Amino acid sequence: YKNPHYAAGRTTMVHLFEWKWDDIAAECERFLGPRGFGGIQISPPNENLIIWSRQRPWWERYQPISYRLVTRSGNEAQFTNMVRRCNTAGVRIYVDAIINHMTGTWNENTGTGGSTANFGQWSYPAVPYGRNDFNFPHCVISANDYRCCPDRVRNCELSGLKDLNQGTAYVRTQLVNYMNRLISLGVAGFRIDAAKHMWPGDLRVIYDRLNNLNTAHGFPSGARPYIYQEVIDLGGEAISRNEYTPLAAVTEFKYGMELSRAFQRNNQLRWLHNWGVGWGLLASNDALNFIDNHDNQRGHGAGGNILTYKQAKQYKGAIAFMLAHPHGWPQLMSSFAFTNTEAGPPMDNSGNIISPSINSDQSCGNGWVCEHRWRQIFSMVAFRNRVGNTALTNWWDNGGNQIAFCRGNQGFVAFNNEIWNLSQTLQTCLPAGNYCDVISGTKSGNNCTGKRITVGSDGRASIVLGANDYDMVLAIHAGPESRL
Ligand code: LM2
Ligand code: CA
Repeated sequence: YKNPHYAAGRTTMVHLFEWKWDDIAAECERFLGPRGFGGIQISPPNENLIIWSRQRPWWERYQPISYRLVTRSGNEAQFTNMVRRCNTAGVRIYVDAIINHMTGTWNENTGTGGSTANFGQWSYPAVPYGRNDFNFPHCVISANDYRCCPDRVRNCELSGLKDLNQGTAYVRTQLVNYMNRLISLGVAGFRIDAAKHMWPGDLRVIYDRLNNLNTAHGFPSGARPYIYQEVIDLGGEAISRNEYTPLAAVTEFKYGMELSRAFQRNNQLRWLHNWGVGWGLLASNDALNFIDNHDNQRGHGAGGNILTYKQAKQYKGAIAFMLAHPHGWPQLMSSFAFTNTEAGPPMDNSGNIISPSINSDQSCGNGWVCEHRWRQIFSMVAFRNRVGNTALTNWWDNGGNQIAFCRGNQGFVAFNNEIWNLSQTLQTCLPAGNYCDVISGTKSGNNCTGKRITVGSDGRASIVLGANDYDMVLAIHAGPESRL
């Protein structure tokens, strides 16, 4: 369950938060496929409770009312079409699977597909679920439970959300049927929402009953779904992520927390020389790494002080480090702009999501940030694809916040997070020749729209990163996007 089954040469997925299926299909064909992205985490595709009383917040999608594939992102036909078109474009789809719970208790009780529920009776007829399918006696998780009481974290309600009992054969079968239906439609795997709130033994049974990936969508025969379990473990809790790594991959929340600290200059970049398990991170193959996710970018979930698109220069620095560094499987965030942390995606008065528009410079409009379309970010996806599994070598630092390193003889990257300039002759490990920096610009014919770097026969090059440059990163590699 730890292999994302990306198409050959791809390495990186992006969370297209709250995007519509038709827009994702188009994005696979016009941008993500051609640019070498490996996959997409989509928002939950199953029917959720409509919450008009809170102006349709983004988090209504974390309140399932059935497993019908009807949401603000689209219906089952649109979902099916998206998965097929993205797989054809070489881009895999990973589903955010909400299997710990159903809805909370609200006055409204209609779902995005028209299903209803009777919360007081724990009744969800569109599944159907009833009282016996939920944990009993009823209880709600309190802050202290995370320190004392694993059983309460697993068997009580998270934020008042009706807590399914994955220990019963019936509930397991509903969840397995839902996930297998998605596998048959061609998805490559799942994010397991709130995995900490479910028993590892129950999850193992569920995972083992999942079908192999659909060979009609280009997966090798016998391929298991990629599973990354959302477990927030920053230490000090009764439940450890080590209970989940024997099952499948785990979200690495320490990754973005520590890199956010460093790139905000609350720690020196030079300490990153042993970034990886030396920092207490998960083993590389167990780790789904990211800087921000949909929760911590708005102060929900773990952390606080996580870099986001709002601190763009530091954020692009941290993202570039993640994509240049060999540890783990990286995931990018692609956001809609927000100030109110509850607000849902751009929508019209009827609650329909407004599609991102694409500007002439390839950036997005209509309220969508589309970090994945920022040159500094998509160029580093190509960098990572190019350097592959090569080793990190030739670490250099200035004893503070200037660092550089090579990836085999395929890539070189430098960072300047000081308030003074970096100007050094450094070992790049690349073959002699001319290269375009893929951060400050792109290659255009035989020229660079940004910085041009000349690597000598000894592999060394003069590297300049001004403190006031637009970006704090410089990256060159042996691929066609960079080599002249
Ligand atoms: C997750 N991971 O474990 C998601 O990443 C996270 O976004 C989800 O919380 C959470 N688990 C449940 O799937 C979000 C949001 C919560 C929100 C829930 C449910 O962060 O604030 O809770 O979704 O929509 C909301 C209200 C809360 C209320 C609850 C139940 O904010 O006040 O609790 O609904 O109605 C009474
Ligand atoms: Ca639970």
